[in-house]
Amino acid sequence: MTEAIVYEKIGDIAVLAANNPPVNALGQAVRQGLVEGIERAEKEGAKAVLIYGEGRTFFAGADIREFGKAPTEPFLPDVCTRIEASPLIVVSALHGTALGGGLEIALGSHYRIAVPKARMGLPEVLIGVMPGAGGTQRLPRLIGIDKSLDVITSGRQIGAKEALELGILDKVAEGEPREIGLAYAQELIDAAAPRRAISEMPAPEPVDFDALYDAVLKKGRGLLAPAVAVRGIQACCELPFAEGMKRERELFMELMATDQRQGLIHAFFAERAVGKLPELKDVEPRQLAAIGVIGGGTMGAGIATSALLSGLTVTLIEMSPEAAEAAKGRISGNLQGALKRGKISPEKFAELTEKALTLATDYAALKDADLVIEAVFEEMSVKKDVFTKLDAICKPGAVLASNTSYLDVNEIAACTSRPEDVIGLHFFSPAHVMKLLEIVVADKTAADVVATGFALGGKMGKVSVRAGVCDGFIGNRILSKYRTCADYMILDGASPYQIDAALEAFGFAMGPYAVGDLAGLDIGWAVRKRKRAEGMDPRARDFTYADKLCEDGHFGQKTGMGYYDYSAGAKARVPNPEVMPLIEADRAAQGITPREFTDEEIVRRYMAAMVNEAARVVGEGIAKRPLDVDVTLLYGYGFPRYRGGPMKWADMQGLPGLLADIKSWAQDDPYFWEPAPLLEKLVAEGRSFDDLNKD
Ligand code: 3H9
Repeated sequence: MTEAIVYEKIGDIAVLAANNPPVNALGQAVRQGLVEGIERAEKEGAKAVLIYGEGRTFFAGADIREFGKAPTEPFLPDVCTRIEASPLIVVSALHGTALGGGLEIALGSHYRIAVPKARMGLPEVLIGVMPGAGGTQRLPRLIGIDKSLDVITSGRQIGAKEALELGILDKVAEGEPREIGLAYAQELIDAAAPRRAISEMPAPEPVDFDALYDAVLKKGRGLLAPAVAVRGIQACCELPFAEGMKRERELFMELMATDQRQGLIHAFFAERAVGKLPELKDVEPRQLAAIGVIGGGTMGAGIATSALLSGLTVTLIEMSPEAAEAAKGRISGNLQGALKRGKISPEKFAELTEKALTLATDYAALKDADLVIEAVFEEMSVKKDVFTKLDAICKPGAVLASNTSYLDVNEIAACTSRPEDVIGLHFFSPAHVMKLLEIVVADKTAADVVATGFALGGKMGKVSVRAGVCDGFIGNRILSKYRTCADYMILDGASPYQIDAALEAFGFAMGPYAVGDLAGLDIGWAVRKRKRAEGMDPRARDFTYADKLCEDGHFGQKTGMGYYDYSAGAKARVPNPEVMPLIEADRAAQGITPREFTDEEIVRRYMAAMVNEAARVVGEGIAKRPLDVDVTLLYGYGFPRYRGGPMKWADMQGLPGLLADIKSWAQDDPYFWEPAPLLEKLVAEGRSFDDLNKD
């Protein structure tokens, strides 16, 4: 008997307690232990078997760390089949999160009970695979095709109450899983309840699975796993159980071999690794109960909303009572959204807007704040003015944070007498929705201030990434490079519409020009003007079509016209007929003969520009690891999750080929396409970005 499953016999009941912290993942030892436990229970004459998890959860699924390695026996589907085949009554008692293979173990059991707070689901598609231990064969037999389709293709977690209504659970009871499980097993023995195998239940009648497959594939925007899972459900309906299990295994193994599976699992582990920084290991964050926000525009109001929802009290400073009132309106509007979605109750809404939020026009109101974030106009002199005032007012030890998206946080810190307390907290708009938070660490920022930034991000449910100081930090610096690459392709012959379409087909939620229209073209215009005023490198190419569009008053969606015409609504994107003539005029003025671009070349160049700059960002230590770049792009820039992030994508493409392309393009434009030293080094050493994640 392995220690991962602890066996005990209590009266007529054999108890198999999983003991594989932290989440009782179904690694080889656990699987082996379950099979041995069932065999021993049968030999020792038990009448029933109870399976439950010690610690925080029932099984959270197959051990994802084993994926990609050769599978080891006993395989999980066989374990579920063995459990189900037992002549004893098998009961699973669920708590925590019974996910994937965990729920499949429960479905292999004859009866299922859970505590009210238990959550369950089949989230395999979210990591690029599908249920592979009978989930697609047993669930439709239990709850029908429609409900199974929803559960399996969405991967969503279901609460115990809903699971009971759906028929996944037989009973919900308050208490510890062991106690409620033992009581239920005894109840079943006393009632001489029958052994009840789902595999022996009739399968639902087949439906038009080809149509379902197409619909799910379309909805997934390139994501394969949910559509392939439909084929598993089809097998349940069309084949005898044992053959359906074989088909499910084949489909599961097909998905296991995809790049999408690798990308999604990389994303899963990367987003858990970003917050784990060795330098913060034993560092306690500072107190964090009351925060201040300066500026109540879209960004400030979003930050305040997020803080309120995370249980912090907020004092928001605006320039005038009217502006403060407008800020309050924005925050209330945001919270109304949370109310409508059922995230907060009407009482909570009233408490947050009336008690937890204070509006003021005098900085003196910030004297007791533990942390203050400014979200004022993006200009150094304005920021310095704010920080000078904060330095004078805030209590010793208060964290002073800037939400700047590209300004030098060292320079901001230097205007205070306490640069060790100053940090950048770069939220993404709308701040109460977007999950990314860049934590920008300046030269003198104290470690416990960095830890406080991560603690704030944690409270707010953000994915926080550490970044160093440079123009644009991690995300905007890389964005600026790949956006420029797209702009250059337009000069050379591509159209904004072809570029958007090619990148949307690659998996981006929106192409760069549609994003520009959404964010406001005036933002990029201001940046270009600033860069020209600062003096652009003479080797950089320049163009005027984008400025002319703005000069004509076309700022994108907010003015109804940008690269696209939105007169028929935001979703009906029609190319703006003024755009191509402006581009053609630029090409003519620069003596450029436009050439054809294939969609493949567009993606390749765009991605290479992204990866090359990302390699510089890592090489310079602005991002500590390649995975920090991946998470930044995934959560802040609409990068397709199933590709894992740009660094993971580059590893899967092969770094030598990518470097060779960059070098070949550098022959025409050596300034833009200069290879990043880190990329050259990795290729020379035969290493990957992921190797750096493990260093
Ligand atoms: C599957 O089951 C396939 C089968 O159908 C067929 C097979 C043949 N494996 O997230 P947390 C680690 S596919 C290994 O921070 P939380 C995690 O990395 C699987 N490790 O905590 C972290 O490690 P560390 C289907 C896992 O409370 C630690 O546990 N199941 C696994 O915020 C704590 O995790 C899933 O997809 C795993 N399966 O959330 C469930 N799960 O401390 C995936 C977690 O070293 N997991 N770890 O950083 C989750 O959704 C969340 O982790 C969970 C807990 C909700 C369980």
